[in-house]
Amino acid sequence: MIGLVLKSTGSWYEVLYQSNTYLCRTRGKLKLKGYKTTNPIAVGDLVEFNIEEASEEQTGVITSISSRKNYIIRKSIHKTGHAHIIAANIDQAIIIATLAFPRTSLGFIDRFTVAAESFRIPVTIIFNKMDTLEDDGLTYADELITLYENIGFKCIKISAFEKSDITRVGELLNGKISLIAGHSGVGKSTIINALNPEIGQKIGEVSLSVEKGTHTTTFAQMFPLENETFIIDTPGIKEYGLVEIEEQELSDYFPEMRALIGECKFHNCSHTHEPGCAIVESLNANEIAASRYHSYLSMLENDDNRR
Ligand SMILES: Nc1nc2c(ncn2[C@@H]2O[C@H](COP(=O)(O)OP(=O)(O)OP(=O)(O)O)[C@@H](O)[C@H]2O)c(=O)[nH]1
Ligand SMILES: [Mg+2]
Ligand SMILES: [Zn+2]
Repeated sequence: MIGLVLKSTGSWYEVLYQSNTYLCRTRGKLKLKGYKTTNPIAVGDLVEFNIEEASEEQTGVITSISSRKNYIIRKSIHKTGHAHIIAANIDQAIIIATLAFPRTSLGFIDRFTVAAESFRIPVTIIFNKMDTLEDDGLTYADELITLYENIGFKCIKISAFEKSDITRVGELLNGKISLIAGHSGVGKSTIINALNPEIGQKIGEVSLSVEKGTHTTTFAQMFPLENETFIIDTPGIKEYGLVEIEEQELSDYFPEMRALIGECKFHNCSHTHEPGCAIVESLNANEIAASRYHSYLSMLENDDNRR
């Protein structure tokens, strides 16, 4: 039996098989690859499992993990030198961003898109809480949308409290497995509950004094919606630490830089100090956004954010 992992809480996994869920454990060591992860099995994994005999509660034992088509992985915040797989086998990633309460950092957006690009996972950026913005905020949101749309990312602006906006989100998700990510308090769980009120995820307050969420969602969980559609709610992320991305390949995951491949004078150009660098020329011509180049440099310099 091959089931889909909906939820993992330490040693137990909730596995979906033909519209039934089974609580499963693992037996022995299950490892796919050489790197150290805090979780060998992630939400979205397809696992082989056996139902335990004489179990009334529908429990099972996982015997193997199918190889993953992709995954979103980040540096573990709990264990140095380890990585944490947020989810596997996803069709698209959705970043929820807000300009205030809390303010989403462009560094977070850029790091997350780099991780997704490294697996060619399409990214949409949803600007939420539009109802809270005044003129300046609305103008800034439009500037960011132009910036990211020019690079090739789909962007939409919504308020999670607007029914028509939630319908647009539903259309974006239809028939796909989508991962929702963002800082704590941006409204990830609110959006998921609005899509299907039966889901009933816990919602947190945003502290008005420090403008930060309160980390209400504590583990990733996948929810089946209608029509072969799945959505994964995740805990809020403060800083996204990249893993498995080499210095040399980093610019490949910035689509606007990837477009200039082969145009630098030196083939091993790091796009920092070399003469004849096509990327620095584009930056000076305002064709590459300063914020994006700044993010590139910060990822390059901050080794810590790659390993
Ligand atoms: N004004 C406004 N508030 C919103 C909107 N969406 C969500 N909120 C509020 O933002 C707060 C945080 O929402 P959550 O859904 O718990 O945020 P989250 O992203 O799941 O946060 P974590 O689980 O901590 O990562 C709640 O008070 C929501 O009511 C919106 O579109 N407009
Ligand atoms: Mg939440
Ligand atoms: Zn260069």
